[in-house]
Amino acid sequence: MKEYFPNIDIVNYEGYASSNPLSFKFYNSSEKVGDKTMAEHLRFAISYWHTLCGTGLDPFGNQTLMRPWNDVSEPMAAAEEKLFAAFEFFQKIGAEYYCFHDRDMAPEGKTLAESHDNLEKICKMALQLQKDSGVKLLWGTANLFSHPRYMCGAATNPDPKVFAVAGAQVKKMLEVTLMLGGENYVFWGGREGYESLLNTDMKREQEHFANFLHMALDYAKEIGFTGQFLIEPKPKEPTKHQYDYDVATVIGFLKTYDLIDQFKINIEANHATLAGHNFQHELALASAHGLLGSVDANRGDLLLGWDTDQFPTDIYDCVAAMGVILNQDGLAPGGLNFDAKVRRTSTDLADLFYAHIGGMDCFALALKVAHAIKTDGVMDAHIKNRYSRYDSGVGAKIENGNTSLVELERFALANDAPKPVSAQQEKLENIINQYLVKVIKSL
Ligand code: XUL
Ligand code: CO
Repeated sequence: MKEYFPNIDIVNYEGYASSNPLSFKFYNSSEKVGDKTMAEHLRFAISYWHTLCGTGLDPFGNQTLMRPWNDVSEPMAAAEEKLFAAFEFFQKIGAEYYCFHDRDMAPEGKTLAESHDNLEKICKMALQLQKDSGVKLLWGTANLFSHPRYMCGAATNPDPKVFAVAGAQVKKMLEVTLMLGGENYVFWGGREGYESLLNTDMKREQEHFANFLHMALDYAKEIGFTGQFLIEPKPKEPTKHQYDYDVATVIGFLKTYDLIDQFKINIEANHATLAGHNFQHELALASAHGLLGSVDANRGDLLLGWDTDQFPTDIYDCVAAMGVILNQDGLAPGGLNFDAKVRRTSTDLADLFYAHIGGMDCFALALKVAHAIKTDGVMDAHIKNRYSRYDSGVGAKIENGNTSLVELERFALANDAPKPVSAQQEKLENIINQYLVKVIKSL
């Protein structure tokens, strides 16, 4: 069988002192952290669109990333080559999962029927490769944003004919996700948003979008797809005002349109920062509402301000993320999907490996640090103590909704004025560094 990465072997764990750049320094899939292995905690997935389809195109320049599997002119033959390259990559990097959009996997045909056939053909091959390799599908999704028909949105398009094509695409992709045993199905808004209110009926568009999601839920039920449905918030890009701006907006939308019990949220680090939040805030908000379903693991560049989709290597960000994930006892059936791409100047095939190794190692180290902090309970104890005045007395009455402004006024008049209590942020920040060193010294 043709090898697409002939000079690269299976990537193994060699420990932090290894000088082999094609080895894991921290990620040791079978090592236990608490009661689960690293692989069970982290559930890494590879993004087909970046890793297999990325070309390095940017608004100013042509393709820089020349891949051997793209060197085929007939689109279906190219899709087959790409599929084989994909499974070789998944196995060599040791990821248990992958994610894809319909159009990453198989080309759009001249008609919708031909597109459906193309997808089905390649996905049948994918099913065989999944069986042979043990690699699984974390989630499927439909690309409802690249084709020109979607320039004014898919489910929020003013033309119902476009809405119908989008619906047909999602229908097919749900069938394919079911066939491949996908554990989740994702909706990222794509072009569901608008540029100008001069030409947009925002309320109708949002209602249409909600109806679209309800139809997807109905169809999933009809065909027996029981995977988790996820919405992925993003505040801008491609449209100026995206309807799924951030976690708070998505919670409001899901509640308004009676979708809150059927959906969870897929949080992408770079989308969080574009929304003016940080990764941890979005994770923690979703988790607090029982809605943190999965993660698109990447990072942005605060000096650039667009969706740079870089590999996550910021240890503080990852420690914060793993803290939230451990506090809700994991992400399953979700996972950590590297929605990340190598820079257009990283032109070697080996760069794809270095990039994923860096991301996997960073999350593995972060898992250990977050786990040690949680086990010792230092942070949890501080927060618990900070709110303990609500455990009894007037605090408990407020929390249980058993008091009134009249009673509170009586209480405030009868008691001394509240004294300031330090929030001790700096003391807590130091604990993160302390645990980082503690874990590193234990390696
Ligand atoms: C776009 C983005 C998408 C979704 C899937 O910014 O993150 O790749 O993850 O459609
Ligand atoms: Co994403």
